[in-house]
Amino acid sequence: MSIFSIFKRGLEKSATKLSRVVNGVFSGIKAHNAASFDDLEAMLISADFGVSAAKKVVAGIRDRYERGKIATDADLIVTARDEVSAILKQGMRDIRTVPDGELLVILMVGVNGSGKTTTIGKLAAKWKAEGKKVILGACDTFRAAAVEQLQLWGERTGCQVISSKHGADPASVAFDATMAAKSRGADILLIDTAGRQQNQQNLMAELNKICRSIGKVLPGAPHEVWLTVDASLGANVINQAREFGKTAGVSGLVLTKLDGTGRGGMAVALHEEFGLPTFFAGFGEAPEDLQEFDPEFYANALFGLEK
Ligand SMILES: Nc1nc2c(ncn2[C@@H]2O[C@H](COP(=O)(O)OP(=O)(O)O)[C@@H](O)[C@H]2O)c(=O)[nH]1
Ligand SMILES: [Mg+2]
Repeated sequence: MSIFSIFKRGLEKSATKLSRVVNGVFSGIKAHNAASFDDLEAMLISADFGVSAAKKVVAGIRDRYERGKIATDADLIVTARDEVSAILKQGMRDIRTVPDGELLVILMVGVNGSGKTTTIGKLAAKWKAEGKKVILGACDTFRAAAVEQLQLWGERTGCQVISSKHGADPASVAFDATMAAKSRGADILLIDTAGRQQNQQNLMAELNKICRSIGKVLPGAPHEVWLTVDASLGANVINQAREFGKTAGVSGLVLTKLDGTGRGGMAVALHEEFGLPTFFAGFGEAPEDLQEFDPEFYANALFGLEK
């Protein structure tokens, strides 16, 4: 299956929803129905775009329409696609790199169930297959089953897992994992964390402490802190992202569970709000369902267009 078709299949429901939204809007506009642009904005908001992105997309459409560049529904959809693609490209960059022979550390953060451990497993599979030496650090010591879940991924992918017992200090596991990855000459260390604590403040303090102990072993690390965002949850995730972004030094996003929910518009809202790059998109539970985020593929698939 081509990569574009994975985006397309994953975003099928979102595309159906959006086509319902956009279809027929143009006839309203042509009939000089002044409410049409407002209706479109409201419909995009209901398709999870968020207020700011919805306004931007509508402004782009309006501008082109007033310059006589939109004559059909199809023109309107293509314009909307272009606007969305521009929003999704905001903040996009490559994953940070380190000099050859040095260790890259990526910390995965996010609320419980958002897909941290699964994403780490999928990334381990991907990078291992590319010939990288990958080590996993099991710093979610809060949930008893979390370490075993990561260990299972370790076995599946043939990557070593550094762990301690349930309830151990996550920062000390992070320290040990970084030491081990460094001394074993690993290329990439992926660190799993807990998504829940007694309260949010404790969780943020814990994440900060994990970062500091990684940095003690390897100054400048973690090089990336990725927030996994369960796109199927809708607008709630904006608040989550804000919270984590404020205190955990998030440097990028991984969007999970885009498959089957029809909430693909969330990506647009998140990019508009945070300007953070999305590095990967999860369209299912299998390793091949995690794909590098491609703003153009995404925008096309979201509107049911071909690439
Ligand atoms: N459909 C779907 N399920 C996913 C995706 N990513 C993760 N999951 C599932 O979501 C659940 C929670 O994932 P997990 O990695 O344990 O979340 P964590 O608590 O953040 O570590 C698991 O059942 C995963 O298989 C995805 O992209 N699509
Ligand atoms: Mg987990």
